This record gives sequence, C-alpha cells and structure tokens, in this order.
Amino acid sequence: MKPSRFFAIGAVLVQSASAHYIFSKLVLNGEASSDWQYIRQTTRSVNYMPTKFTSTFDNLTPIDNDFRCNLGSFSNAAKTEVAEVAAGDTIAMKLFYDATIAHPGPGQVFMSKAPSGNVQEYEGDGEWFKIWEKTLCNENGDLTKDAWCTWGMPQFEFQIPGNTPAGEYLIRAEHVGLHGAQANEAEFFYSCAQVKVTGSGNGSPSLTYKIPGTYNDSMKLFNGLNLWVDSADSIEEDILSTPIGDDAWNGSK
Ligand SMILES: [Cu+2]
Repeated sequence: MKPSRFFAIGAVLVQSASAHYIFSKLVLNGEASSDWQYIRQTTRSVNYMPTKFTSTFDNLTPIDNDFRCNLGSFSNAAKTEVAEVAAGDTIAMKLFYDATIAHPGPGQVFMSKAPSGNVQEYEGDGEWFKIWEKTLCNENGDLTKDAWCTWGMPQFEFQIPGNTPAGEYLIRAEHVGLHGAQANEAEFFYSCAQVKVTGSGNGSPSLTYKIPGTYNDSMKLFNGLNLWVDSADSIEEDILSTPIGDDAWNGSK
C-alpha cells in the first residue's frame, strides 16, 4: 500500500506546482518580448508562486507594499526596459513558460502613472486605475474551472484606453485563484510592465485605488467563498462587494 500512496501524494504536488504562473512577457504588435524585458522581475526564488493572506510563500501577503509589483521587483526597475505604446493600442501580458491560467477566478489589469515622469524610479505608491476586468463568462460552466473568462488564457490582452494621458506608467496584470478561498487561501498572481504611453489623451479615471489597500481578507470573495458549494449568483454578489466588481475605465471620463 505504501508505495502507491506516496505516488499519489507526489502526483498532487506536481499538479499544483505546474498550475502556477506569473506574467513575464509583454506582447507588442502581436510579438512577445523576452521574459522580464519590460516586466519587472521578482527576486523570489520560485517566481511563479502565489501571494496569499495565510500559508504564505516568502512571507508576502496582499497587505504588503510588494503586493504592487511582486517581491523585490522594484530592485530590478532600473534594468527593466520601458516599452513605447500609443493610447488606444491593444497589447498583452503573457505568462512565463507558455503557461495558461489554470485556476478559477477573476483577472484584471491596472495602470498607475509615474508622478516624476520616470517609471524606472516609481514604486507604485500613487493612484491606480483599472482598465480591464474579466470575471464569470459562463454561468452554466464549472465554477471551479471554465465558468471563469480567464480559464485557459495564455495571456491577458487589453487596450490602453484611447484617452489615457501621455506619460510613463506601470501596468499591473493580476489573476486571482479562488479555489482556496474557503480557507482564506486565495492565490494572487501578478507583475508590472513599464510603458511610455504616447498620444494626446486627456482622460481622468474617476475611480482610483491604492495598492496595497484594495483587497483584504474580510472580503468573502477571498476568504469564505466556496467554489464547490456556492451558486454563481452568490459568487457574483461576492465579486460586486469588492473592487473586482467595479467597472474598468474605458477612457470616457
Ligand atoms: Cu495554486
């Protein structure tokens, strides 16, 4: 009996490790950059491990300052290139090692303008606004899998709103795995690209956020929701009672 039991435990560990991911490539004009060319690399020893409120890796939680762009990544800001994009362009942030999103949960993209004009010196302690949001797409699907829009995606593809003012920005892509939320073990996967937006946009996002500060573990979406038990309607309610339920800015205001 013992060998087969060991085999089963090993198989589970391998499966959960391969399900993890981090955004490492920027896709411009349909072509993926090198890993960490435009995205700040974390200093974590295993870069694709999630950030959690409990049972943490590297003691990192969503209420720490490094929840902005991942652990230690500001130390790599100066050597990370700044990509030039025009307001209105569609670009993407793509996962390391050709991974695909293999956990159930929402995906979102935030931007924050470097106040000094130089994003390589910007820690992300200013205001963030959301430009892309994907939650439940198929309420008849499996809530633990393909009910979520991001399920199976190799990258998040999004438009820089056409009215985004010119300047240098951090762009932060984030996916949240909710499969452990019943035990306060929601998993956050995220990193930040450095871009210079060109154009003559003069929009001003009405809704802004601070990171950290946007999420906490008294939100049922991250702590208390149970994908195997809850209905799609109740999950929608949990989404709406967090900033993940806020509309993304489309540049109109
Ligand atoms: Cu996981």
